[in-house]
Amino acid sequence: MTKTSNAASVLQQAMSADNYRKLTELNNPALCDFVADAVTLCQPADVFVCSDSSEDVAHVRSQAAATGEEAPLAIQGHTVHFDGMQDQGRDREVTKYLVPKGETLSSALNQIDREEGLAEVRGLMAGAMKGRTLIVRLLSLGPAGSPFSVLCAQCTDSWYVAHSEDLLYRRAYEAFRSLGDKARFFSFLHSSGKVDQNMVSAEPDKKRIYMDHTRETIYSVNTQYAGNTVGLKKLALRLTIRKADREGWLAEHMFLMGVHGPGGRKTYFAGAFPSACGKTSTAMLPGETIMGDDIAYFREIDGQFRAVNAEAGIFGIIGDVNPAGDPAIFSVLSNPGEVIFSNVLIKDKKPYWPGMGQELPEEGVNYSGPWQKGKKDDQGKPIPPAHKNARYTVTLSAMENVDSELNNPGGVEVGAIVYGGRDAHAWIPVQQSFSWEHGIIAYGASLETETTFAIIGQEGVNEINLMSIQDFVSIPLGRYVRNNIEFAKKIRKPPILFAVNYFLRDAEGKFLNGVRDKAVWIKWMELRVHGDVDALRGPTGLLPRYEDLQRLFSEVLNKNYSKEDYLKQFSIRVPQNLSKLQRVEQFHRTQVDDAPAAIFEVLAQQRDRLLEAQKTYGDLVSPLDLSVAE
Ligand code: SPV
Ligand code: MN
Repeated sequence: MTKTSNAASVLQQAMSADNYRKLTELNNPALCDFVADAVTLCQPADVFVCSDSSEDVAHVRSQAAATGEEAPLAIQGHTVHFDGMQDQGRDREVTKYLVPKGETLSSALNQIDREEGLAEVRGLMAGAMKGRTLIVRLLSLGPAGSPFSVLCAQCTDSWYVAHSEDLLYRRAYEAFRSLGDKARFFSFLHSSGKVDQNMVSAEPDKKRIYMDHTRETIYSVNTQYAGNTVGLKKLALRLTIRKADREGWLAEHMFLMGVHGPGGRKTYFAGAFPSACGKTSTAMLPGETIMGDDIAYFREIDGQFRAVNAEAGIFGIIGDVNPAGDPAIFSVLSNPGEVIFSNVLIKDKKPYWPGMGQELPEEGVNYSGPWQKGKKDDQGKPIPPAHKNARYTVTLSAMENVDSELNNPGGVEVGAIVYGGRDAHAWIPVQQSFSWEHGIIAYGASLETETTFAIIGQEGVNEINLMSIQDFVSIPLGRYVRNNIEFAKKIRKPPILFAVNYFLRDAEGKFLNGVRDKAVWIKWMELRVHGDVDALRGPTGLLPRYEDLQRLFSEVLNKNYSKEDYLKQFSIRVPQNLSKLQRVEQFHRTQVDDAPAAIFEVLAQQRDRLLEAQKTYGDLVSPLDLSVAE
């Protein structure tokens, strides 16, 4: 008997005739093998194959509520999902690459011998779906049927995961059908594992996320948090980076947005910010249009730098989303339509979160179960009303500010890329790079942040997070940087690169910028892309002139921008920038395998410029002393 006919008999026994027909109609033996293997391993009671039909998708949605993985809220279409107390973020420790004997992966990656890891994770998944349904979803990263698209098959026993994927990705059952056995795809196998009476994964110590790049397959078990389970999100990104490396394109942890300039002009920006550094709120700036907030694919097409959003929805941090700061998203979160809230506080079927612009109830239900103000965890630490990493899941097409080109199969041409970190001391709020290479190295590959709540572990620790993608880079880091440097060589007019920092503080620790100031920085960057305003040449990049910012603050925020504020924000702090450079250089020397020589050259030039400026002006270089760049 061939492997395929083996699969056929396994599948026939495991599912109804209708589901069997839906699967086999796709005419893809590799897909049948993947599902048959999942069935044999996890032993589900039933299999549901979700086609692109609205009936099938409605079934997924209603099962998410029927099983209790999601609970309906007062507003029509809204539900809440809770993850376990120890399952509130991506888990780096238990996320590993499976490495075959004789192969080496970058030393920066968390890894395990392939055989050993497979035995471990498959052992944890054996029989894991007993009594539950295995759901099969066929989806596309990037618009289906475009040069950018990457097909994916997800097997999961979580209706919440399957439902989230419907909001976050494009359906591709039909795309699979039209390609038949030529459809190549990534495979994701997920099980929530043992669950408690609230349908929450009950064995967090057995959580594993193991990546078998040799088969483009990822296993995830004993977890439900979307960043660990929704295959097409961060699990796929690790596989896509390898695929892009082989095929000569780039897969990036970036937002995409349309920035609206003078005379109806629209310029597309991509942006890389580590978690909780202002990425989504930048992509969602009032007056601009959003194309994506998390993952972008870049390809050279006819000499142009073109991009799509790999996703079609948002899994965004809900903390501090309020009508004043984020009107577009707040409106979606308060009106009928499909929204999954996760790990917020619920009281009388209404979701609450800190910073929503309303008083929070003193009791309700949250990720810890019944909650009241003052409740403490096992370690005696107070449990907040909503977890800091509480999120909302919505489809982008529900947003009034969605960009018209979201599903354009040819993507959009990118005019600018922005790198944003969390830096209390060194970087000014906005600056432009001297060149592509300078921007990639001195901004992108120098992104520094403090660890935040989006990753399990200690908060507030300084770390370099190159291009904000380090957690996902599945090739040597140096090779990844080199790919970025090289990519622009194929492009006639590469994007202009910028660095921003929304977190600069004064000596007393006070933030020097308001949360809305980024609306001004983005307009300034848009003008720079088109050469509409001059800039000042500083040691670390090109700076805005006071006059231009003063005009933009008045136009965009109706605010008077004082010269005093400008000087506080845009004076270059030389010692702080030098010590940052040192940390960055040390990182590249010790952590980056195969680092291109250009990294050290560009950083050395940056140091020379800073030392030169220090000789002339001292530790603080006033922008008023700088001259206009050629
Ligand atoms: C991030 O942390 O970068 C996110 C959320 O976008 S997660 O899905 O957890 O990756
Ligand atoms: Mn992300």
